[in-house]
Amino acid sequence: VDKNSQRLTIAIQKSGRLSKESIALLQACGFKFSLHEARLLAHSSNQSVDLLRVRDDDIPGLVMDGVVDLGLVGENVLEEVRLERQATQLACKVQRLRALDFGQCRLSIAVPKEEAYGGIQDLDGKRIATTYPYLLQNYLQQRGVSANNAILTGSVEVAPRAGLADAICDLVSTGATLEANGLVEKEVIFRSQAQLIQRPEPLSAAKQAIVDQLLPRIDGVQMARE
Ligand code: PRT
Ligand code: ZN
Repeated sequence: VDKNSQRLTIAIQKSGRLSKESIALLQACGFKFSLHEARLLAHSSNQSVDLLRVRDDDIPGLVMDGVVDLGLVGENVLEEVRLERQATQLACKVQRLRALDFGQCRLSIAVPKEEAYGGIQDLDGKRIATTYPYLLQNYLQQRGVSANNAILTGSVEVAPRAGLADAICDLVSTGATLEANGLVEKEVIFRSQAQLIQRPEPLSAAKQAIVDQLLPRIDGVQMARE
């Protein structure tokens, strides 16, 4: 990515739960893209806009570092990366432009259904498997609970059965995954949806003009489907 380019660069998830809706939203706003599966970068044919397609975990940092101008990412990932970068003294500011009407989920603590659960204090000294160690620690610390994390990048829901942890902290939408793994949701620690974010430093006039045109279009598209 050329930082001095006058083209507005927008980072979106390459493939996953946010990809389709991210592209659909930008297309509904009038941007035309032809996407090639193998390519990281996609140029808009009718606007001075490029899409950068990456892992969702990379999007907040790219925006915070000003490598890209805008990003579409789940608030859960945004907040996790923000806490992590704050703790490690990396740039962690972004501008939140809009909450988007997709990607809704919650980050919750769940325990095996056969375990008695009287409240968060019951997790003191226990091990909790998660992909979100910073959000989890933040929640536990505020409640004076000290638990150990088992940090997994996937298959969190099988950790208790595999004997790796006493509880999990994972994303939930319908609850079917918890149910299928004999787990019961006990604490909602964070509610999330996709967000449109912008890098902290001001944009060039040319890029700002595109953003000024984009935002009312997003509002229009989202209002129409409410
Ligand atoms: O490869 P990359 O790193 O880009 O993708 P990823 O695998 O990290 O993320 P992905 O595509 O799974 O999710 C992207 C974003 O979608 C998340 O960060 C959330 O903001 C949002 N989102 C919304 C969800 C869910 N709903 C969701 N249900 N992300 C994950 N899940 C998973 C959850 O982890 C669990 O395994 O779905 C399962 C639970 O779903 P239910 O319906 O059974 O409760
Ligand atoms: Zn990811």
